[in-house]
Amino acid sequence: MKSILRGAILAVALTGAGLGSVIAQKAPDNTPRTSIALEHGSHQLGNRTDLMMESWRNYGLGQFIHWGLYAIPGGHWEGKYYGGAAEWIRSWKDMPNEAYDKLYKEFDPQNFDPKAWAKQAKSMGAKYMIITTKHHDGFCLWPSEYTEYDVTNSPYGKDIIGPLVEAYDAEGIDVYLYFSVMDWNHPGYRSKLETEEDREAYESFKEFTRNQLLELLGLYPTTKGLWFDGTWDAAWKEQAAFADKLETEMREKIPGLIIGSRFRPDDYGNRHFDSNGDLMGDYEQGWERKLPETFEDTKGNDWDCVMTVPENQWGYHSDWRGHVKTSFELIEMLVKSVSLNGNFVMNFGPDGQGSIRQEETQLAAEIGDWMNVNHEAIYGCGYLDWKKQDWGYYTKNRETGKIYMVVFNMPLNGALKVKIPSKVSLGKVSPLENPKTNLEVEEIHRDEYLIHFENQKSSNSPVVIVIEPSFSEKQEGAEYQKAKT
Ligand code: FHN
Repeated sequence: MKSILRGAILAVALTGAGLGSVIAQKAPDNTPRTSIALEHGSHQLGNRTDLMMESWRNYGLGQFIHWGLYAIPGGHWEGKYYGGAAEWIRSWKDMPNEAYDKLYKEFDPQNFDPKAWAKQAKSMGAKYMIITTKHHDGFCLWPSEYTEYDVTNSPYGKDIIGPLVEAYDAEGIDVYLYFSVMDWNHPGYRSKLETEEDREAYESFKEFTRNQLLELLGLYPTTKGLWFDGTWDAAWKEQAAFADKLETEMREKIPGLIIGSRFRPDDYGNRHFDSNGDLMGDYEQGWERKLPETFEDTKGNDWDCVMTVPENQWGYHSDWRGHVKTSFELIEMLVKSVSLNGNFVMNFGPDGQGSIRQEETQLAAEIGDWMNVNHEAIYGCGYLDWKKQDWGYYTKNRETGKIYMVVFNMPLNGALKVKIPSKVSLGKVSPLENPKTNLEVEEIHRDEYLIHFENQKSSNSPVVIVIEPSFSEKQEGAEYQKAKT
């Protein structure tokens, strides 16, 4: 699949003028391929297999926290409602920039309780947390040596990130730092570089960005990775060499550090995937607020999906309008992600005082209740190449080989169809909640079965059935003949 895509991208790329020389390389499966020579493209073909990345792959569920000055207006300014994402309110014509830029003088979240946040995340079942150290507005939630625009100059006056890292570390939840390269506060920041003056100013911005990133990793050495954002500007897309060098420096600072595909552009300004179609970074970060449909869509890469609870609100908005996802929908997205080898990260937007809103607390509790019973189908699990059925999703534990059927649409007759590859037998089949019960399995066709769930107690929440497959030769059963047509 990867090579088909590579071929297609290469064909498109080669028709463009002025691209680099073409060289022959070998793909991971040792088949020769032709590529454009890139100095700053992907540095690794295939997924990382080290222990830190293995842990990342096995998280299943994460928590995203968007918190910053935008939580103070909460999507309103002078009584007017802002319909965009709350953290973008500064860019709204009805809110003057100067008014936004003074909000730090009001940042004093007296309800901020990092231990309570971490405990809530733990009981929801999150294995990792991503916190906005600095969003596009440029306000830093840590004491930064390189700007005045940080927590220490707010009435709150002290570090937010350090206590959060400590609290989440204490709960055994890995911490990742979100960092927006785009920075509306820095005088050197430009979205495009049109003049010599722009270029000079941008050099100071690059230095500032480097300093801040190395500072963060120095201050919080238990950080497991960086989650980048705001890297789509034309100015940043020209920074392949700078970003590549900085990525190396960051990786040297914390060995094993995990960085997704949103950080650096390649030599031609391509992001996420380089000009040869190869993933840049340790996992694909392109599934924001959407999910792949099939395993082929993921190209076999590691990936995460970050998801808002309403349609598109990351930071705190006091007035959520439109559809708000239920825990059932979020659990389905989580299971679907895991079934396609991805992690699912649910967003939280605490308010200006540091309280997590009631709706998110409720959802966290409901997801936690489900995870409490069913986490075995999530942690350490990933894709299984059996034909997907309408009842839900399969996940498979990478170590034990156990297979989980997570059922979201229970058929009215309680009979679940399973089509399996030949040479596999279903083995023991039981409800996760009730492992001593053996469910009746009926063979209905060659390699096709019904698992009868009709005598089990009905439940409103997604049910998990465990299959412990065996790979011995199957007993020959009934003769099945193909229809002659
Ligand atoms: O513009 C941001 C947005 O505010 C939010 O932070 C999301 C989270 O993935 N990222 C950007 C849009 O891609």
